[in-house]
Amino acid sequence: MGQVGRSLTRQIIETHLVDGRIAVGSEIAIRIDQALTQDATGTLAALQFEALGIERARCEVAVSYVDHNMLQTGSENADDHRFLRTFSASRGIRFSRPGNGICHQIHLERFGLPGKTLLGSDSHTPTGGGLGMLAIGAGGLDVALAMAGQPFRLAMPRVLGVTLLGRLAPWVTAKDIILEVLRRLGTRGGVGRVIEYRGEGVATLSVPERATIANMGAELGATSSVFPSDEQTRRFLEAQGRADGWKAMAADVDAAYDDELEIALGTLEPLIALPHAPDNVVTVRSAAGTPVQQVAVGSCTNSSYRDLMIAAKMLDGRRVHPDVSLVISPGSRQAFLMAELAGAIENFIEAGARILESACGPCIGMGQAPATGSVSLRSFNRNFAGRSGTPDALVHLASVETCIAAALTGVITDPRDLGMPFPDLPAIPARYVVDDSGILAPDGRSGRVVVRGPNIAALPELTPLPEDLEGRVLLALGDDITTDDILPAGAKILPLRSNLPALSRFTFSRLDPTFAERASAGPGIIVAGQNYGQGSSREHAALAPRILGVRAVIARSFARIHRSNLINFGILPLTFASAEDRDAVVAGDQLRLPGAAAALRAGDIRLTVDDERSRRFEVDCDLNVRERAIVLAGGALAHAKQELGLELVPA
Ligand code: MIC
Ligand code: SF4
Repeated sequence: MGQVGRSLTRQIIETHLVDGRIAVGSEIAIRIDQALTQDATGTLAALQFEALGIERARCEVAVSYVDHNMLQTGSENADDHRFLRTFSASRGIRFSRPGNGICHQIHLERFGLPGKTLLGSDSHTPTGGGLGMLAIGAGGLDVALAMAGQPFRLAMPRVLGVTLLGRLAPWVTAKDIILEVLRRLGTRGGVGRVIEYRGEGVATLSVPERATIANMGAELGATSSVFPSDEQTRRFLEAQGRADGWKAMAADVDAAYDDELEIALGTLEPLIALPHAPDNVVTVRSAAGTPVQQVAVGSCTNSSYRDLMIAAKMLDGRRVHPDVSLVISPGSRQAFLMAELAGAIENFIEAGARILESACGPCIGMGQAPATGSVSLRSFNRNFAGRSGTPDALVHLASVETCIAAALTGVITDPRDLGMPFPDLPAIPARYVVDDSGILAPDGRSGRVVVRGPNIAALPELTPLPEDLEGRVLLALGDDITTDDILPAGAKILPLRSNLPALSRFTFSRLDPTFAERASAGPGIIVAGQNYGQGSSREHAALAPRILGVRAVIARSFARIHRSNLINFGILPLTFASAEDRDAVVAGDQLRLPGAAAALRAGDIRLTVDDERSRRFEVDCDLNVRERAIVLAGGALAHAKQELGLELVPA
């Protein structure tokens, strides 16, 4: 076959490849240039980094952000912040202080660079793709290993080339582009893929707009999303005072893609995701008229300076509808400060908005839970049932423009129907206000005292896989189970992220409040449909079931990050050969996989399951050699110890 051009994704992978062959589906290992953690996943990542006994972070840039667990209604979150600050200082990691903003927004502003790789312990890490970098979300242990200088291993993804044609009409936004992709592909449509944007329409989008699209690629289950680095990228970096980091990056003109999609931007219209899935997308006009009780602007998807300015212009001289509570959380201290200097905060206050600090806030249920049964319209990226903190709230997702239209009218409204002139704003300012004092440089000395409050519990000991695997089916679930279903977040539960014994009591608590108690009675197995574990990167959704005794999950398919997390904590992910086999299993069945450990060692790809009703079926064990070794060892920490010859440091 003749030489074909390379996609941008492939170029970045090639320059970072340390092991493996670039063929779709085969395991590759890539060097990681930058790493980020956030507090809700970062404490566990930090404990694992400590357990690996690594003195100092070895990648080019490592940043520990605090943005999730911000409400300090008890000492837990403040304890975690202090632990992360002192831990970071001692290990050569930068520390972004609480109040500085949301990790993805700040990383884009201050650290992201074209052509680099970034691994982050948060599923929206791909936001960095807006700058032409390959940014991937992973579990905390994988990020700890990357900070320790280890390469990141993944199955070589397919590259989906999305060609953007033309330009957006007024009031139609980058958010509508990604909602359109979600409408077409669904929440499983990106699984095993990197989504690479190309075509003439790309040049019409500024970096913050590209970041919105790359961010929400996570909702497609994509490994990452990537934009080229061009004039827009140069302008953005220059405005951030980082022009020297710019370089042009693009796919070869004759680049080959595994799959392709085309979107004519001019034909798009404002879109909205209805409850309770980000791919439940319809036109705003078709949902128009629904009364709205809460509107929230913010999150790592849509809280840039540009987003705040659009909101301010639309609110200027107008008032929020009396039935609506409008809350605005700026994405970063930089965006907040600049909005203030431009008079936007005044517009918000005059209009009657409520202003929150720069953090994830309502997106992760850290405050602002909506009223019972109410409609909340958010510029965010996830609307899974219950995530807002109110089990029966009806959360919708849309652009900032559509959100503010509803805040003004009290009902879902297409912003084009407001009769308002389209705010003609520059995509980015000539110069952002740069003040990095919220990011503490590591002091360079190891051995500094790391302060642990009582909320930081030691890592649990995980035992190797038993020779014969056996367990009671604790839950038999359907498709698209999210990590929010497995281990809910929210203001009450999130503060326990560093205290696994306490946290594990909330495992599956929304679906079945008796789960933790039932699971503790003996070894357990979870059964599910397609896309098990979609959503967040939280390792706790694997580790909490594991410490309750879950040793295997049998599903029709898994979400990428969660599958890795299961393996990393010694839970065996197995797949049903058919939908009928899945349907035949019910909660309460006692399943046996005799000789499971030996089968794993032998590399068997089919395992036999039997149950007490004397039924027998086969499941696929689609794990590579390294993954098998990890599960057999009882988890990745124990395996890393064997493989890297490291002595695990007791917590
Ligand atoms: C989320 O959006 O669900 C989170 C909270 O940012 C998570 C990480 C977590 O659970 O801490 C994510 O997306 O990875
Ligand atoms: Fe934070 Fe929400 Fe973004 Fe997750 S999706 S990082 S909770 S703002």
